[in-house]
Amino acid sequence: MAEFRNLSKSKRAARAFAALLNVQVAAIALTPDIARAHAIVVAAQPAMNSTILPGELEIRLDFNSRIDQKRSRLSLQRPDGGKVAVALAPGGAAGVLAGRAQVAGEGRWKLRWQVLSLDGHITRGEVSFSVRDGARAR
Ligand SMILES: [Cu+2]
Repeated sequence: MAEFRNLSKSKRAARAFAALLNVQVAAIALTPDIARAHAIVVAAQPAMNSTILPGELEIRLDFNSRIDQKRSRLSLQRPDGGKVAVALAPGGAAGVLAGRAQVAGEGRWKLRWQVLSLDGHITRGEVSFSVRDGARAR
C-alpha cells in the first residue's frame, strides 16, 4: 500500500510541475499508474516565459530521468509560425537534451521537446519565451 501512496504522490508532483511550466505531458494522463518514470522537464534554458536577445541560443533541458537522446527531438517555432532547426549536441549527461539555434525574429517563440525516457514512454511539451532586441536576457 505504501507503494501506491508513493505513486500517487509522484503523480501529483509531476502534474503540479507540468502545470507550473505549462507543458503538456499527455502520456501521464493516459497511463497514470506508471507516471513515476516518465521524463518531465525540471530545468529549462531558455527559462519558461523569459525574454532573451536575438542571436545564437544555447538550449538545455534537464529531465527528471534518463532519456534516449537519439530518439528525442527539439524544435523551435518562430513568432510567425515557421520552424527553425535545432542542432542537437551529441553526448552529454543522461538526463539532458541540449542544442543550439539562431533566433532572429522578435516576439513569442516556442521550444518544443519530445523525449523518449528509458522506460519506453514518450513525453512532449513546450517552453515559451520571447525574443526582444535590446532586452536583458532572463
Ligand atoms: Cu513512463
